[in-house]
Amino acid sequence: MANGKKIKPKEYALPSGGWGSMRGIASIFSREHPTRGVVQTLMRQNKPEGYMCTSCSWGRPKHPHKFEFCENGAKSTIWDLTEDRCKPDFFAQHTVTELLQWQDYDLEIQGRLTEPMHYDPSTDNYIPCSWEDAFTGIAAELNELDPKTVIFYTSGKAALEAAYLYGLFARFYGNNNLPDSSNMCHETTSVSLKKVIGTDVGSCVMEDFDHCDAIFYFGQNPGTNSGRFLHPLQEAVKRGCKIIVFNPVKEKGLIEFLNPQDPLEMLTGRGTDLAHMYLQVKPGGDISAIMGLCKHVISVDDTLRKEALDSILDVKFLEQHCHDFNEFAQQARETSWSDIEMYSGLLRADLEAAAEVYIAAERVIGVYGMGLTQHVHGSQGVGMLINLLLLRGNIGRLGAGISPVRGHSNVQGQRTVGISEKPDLVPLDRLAELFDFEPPRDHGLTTVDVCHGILQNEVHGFISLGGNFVRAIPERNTMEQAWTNQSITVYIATKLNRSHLIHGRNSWLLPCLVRAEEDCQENVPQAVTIEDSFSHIHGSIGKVKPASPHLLSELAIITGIAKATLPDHPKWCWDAWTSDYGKVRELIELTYPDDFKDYNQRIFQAGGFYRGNTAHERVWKTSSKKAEFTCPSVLSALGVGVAPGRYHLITMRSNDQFNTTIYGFSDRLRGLEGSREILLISPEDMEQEGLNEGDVVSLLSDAGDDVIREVGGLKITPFNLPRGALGGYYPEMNPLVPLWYHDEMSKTPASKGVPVRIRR
Ligand SMILES: Nc1nc2c(c(=O)[nH]1)N[C@H]1C(S)=C(S)[C@@H](COP(=O)(O)OP(=O)(O)OC[C@H]3O[C@@H](n4cnc5c(=O)[nH]c(N)nc54)[C@H](O)[C@@H]3O)O[C@H]1N2
Ligand SMILES: Nc1nc2c(c(=O)[nH]1)N[C@H]1C(S)=C(S)[C@@H](COP(=O)(O)OP(=O)(O)OC[C@H]3O[C@@H](n4cnc5c(=O)[nH]c(N)nc54)[C@H](O)[C@@H]3O)O[C@H]1N2
Ligand SMILES: [Mo]
Repeated sequence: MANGKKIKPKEYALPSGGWGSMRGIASIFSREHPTRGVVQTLMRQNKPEGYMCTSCSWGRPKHPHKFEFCENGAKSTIWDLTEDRCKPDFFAQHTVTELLQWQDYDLEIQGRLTEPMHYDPSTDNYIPCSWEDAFTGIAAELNELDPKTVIFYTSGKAALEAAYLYGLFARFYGNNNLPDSSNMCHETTSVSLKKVIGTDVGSCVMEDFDHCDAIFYFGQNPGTNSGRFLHPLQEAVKRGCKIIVFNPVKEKGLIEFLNPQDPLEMLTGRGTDLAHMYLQVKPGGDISAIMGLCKHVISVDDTLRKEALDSILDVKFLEQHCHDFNEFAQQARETSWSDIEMYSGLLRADLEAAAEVYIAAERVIGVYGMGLTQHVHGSQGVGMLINLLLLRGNIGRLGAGISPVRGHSNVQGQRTVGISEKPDLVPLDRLAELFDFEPPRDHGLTTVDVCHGILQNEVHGFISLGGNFVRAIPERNTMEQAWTNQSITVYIATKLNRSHLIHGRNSWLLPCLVRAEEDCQENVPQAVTIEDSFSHIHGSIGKVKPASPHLLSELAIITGIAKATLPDHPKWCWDAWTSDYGKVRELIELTYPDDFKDYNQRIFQAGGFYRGNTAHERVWKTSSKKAEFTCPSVLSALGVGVAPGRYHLITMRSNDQFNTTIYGFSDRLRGLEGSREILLISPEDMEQEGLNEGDVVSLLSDAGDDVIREVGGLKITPFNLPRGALGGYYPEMNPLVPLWYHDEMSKTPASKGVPVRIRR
């Protein structure tokens, strides 16, 4: 009670989906001046032979709904297909220094980039140039540099064909410096799952959601980030499946869903309750919460065994398929409930009740997202979720498995076709043979390594295939200053963003087609392909007239730069590859024959074609050739401990953004409207701090390293959060994330447990 009044946390009263989502789409429709192609595109969205949305990477079903898009999928299509244009005259009117004062929203809202531009230091403007000049200018710069000092970054949108050639280009040029947005996202998954179950992606396929009896759901927000997932979740609940959610934030999308495609639900306004239990774990508390679940399962089993009754564990599976079960079971027995309660912030009784759901379920899926991966000990959290699933053989059979919900629409696929800084994940020998060259064998740089390299003046060139790297990385303020020491920056993009303004001595801004636009090469429309979260590959054809006659496809831009930069080579057929993307798919099939068999024949298979997954088949490509139980070394995933007066900040996404792209200022599903400069805090912590709603505060870094990091101007907003947890928006909060504060195994920045203090 501040000022004697009870503080009421903000919340959204309605279910997710429903009329609210229709209004969300309508509002962006009216703001964004979409082209006529939008409606036709939305009707083709995520359907066989249609257009694969560039929002999230949720699977595309074999039998799509009439409208196979969600609120945010529609927003992303409308955002791409706006009629607004950011033309050379815009750049002539505004210097780069002036644009640096603008907000993210104001930059992107200018519309689609229309012509290749080159930075002119004499006037501090981007000025138009020809593609020819851009390619030869970039090539000249690249050929001046030591290849090891140049970075080839990818955000996860470019399709498989472009991504494959981008990887080739980097390796022909001479490095494995191929970090992608995944380094800030699900790299924890790639590294941790690889270690414990021998695959770097999830084991589930879409069909598993039709058969599971329970879903244990950690730190992923489907209402905002993968809206089409709400349909299978709703259908699962209607079948009797129980969803147990672990999340510090009460996300509406996991509480109740009203299907906008169901007239009866729309009329009655009554949706489906999704979460059977919603456990508001503390940030970083998942390792101990899952330890609690495992402890209960093992203790029930111990009791049954003492009484010579049947085990509730999958004993056969544990014997045949698992390694180190006994060590883990012993650790679970020895971990005290008081520690589990303290680190998770949850009650023993609740964890035991959740564990009973696990025991009663024949088939269980573990789902997770950034809430698990973006922590200092995030990879141990992923390992814990695998431990839980292994106990009852919940992996590699129908209706069971692990399902990380990937981010960008083709982020998983890019890794599949060679976008990786880890040479051991790429068939370099095969590439050497196919393309007659000696590939670089040394490790490339991850996102965090790149940032260190920039700070130490060891990185001299940065090519960006999409994305907004400087905005998305940790420690942003320091990074922005060091960034401009580079010799060359090249940004392949659709809309203007802040990274483009933080440029090297030489900089190019190269505008590309979006996936929904027609991509004609030599008058033949080309299809591209992407891989979803379930390892299914889908063809996509854009049909909308391009935003400008000067645009090139991402693939054509890459081959343009590559051809200008590299010497002629009989096996490097840049022109032929550009004129027929089918030829690139043939190369991908030659490089990865097991995954991409009959690639060109299968791209339009309804529901996509499955490239397979070893863990799904219970084949374990791990060091022990078995699925690995792991004993966590910590009970909290946080890198800096909790103490009175200290807080951990969750950097979150609103319902009106796609990563650094801000569509607007409504976070409807959390009941937050109008501003992103806010700090979410529990009413109890507000009271303890003597804060009132609307007070303006700063957040200071509390990472214990004496570096001053600060974000100010934040309005105090009461919100239902566990004590000690704060919420603020990504990317605004990124200056507070220390560069060294990342997952111990994968170097994924720990954006969900950032140590901070509040200053008035
Ligand atoms: N509309 C839209 N769609 C998107 C994106 C977008 O920005 N907008 N981004 C795309 C990308 S690249 C990605 S990677 C995905 C991201 O999608 P998600 O994986 O859903 O990522 P976040 O929204 O960052 O965080 C997920 C949840 O983690 C919870 N959380 C925070 N800390 C913890 C914790 O310690 N434990 C647990 N259990 N939960 C925690 C947060 O409350 C939040 O609900 O979405 C993709 N789809
Ligand atoms: N604090 C904090 N930081 C985070 C996160 C977090 O949760 N908290 N999340 C992290 C995650 S999960 C991710 S994936 C990264 C995201 O990092 P990035 O992937 O680098 O960033 P995006 O915001 O997705 O990039 C948006 C830009 O991409 C360009 N673009 C859009 N569509 C296309 C296209 O089709 N082609 C091309 N070439 N360009 C296009 C546009 O210019 C747009 O401005 O951020 C990470 N950073
Ligand atoms: Mo992501």
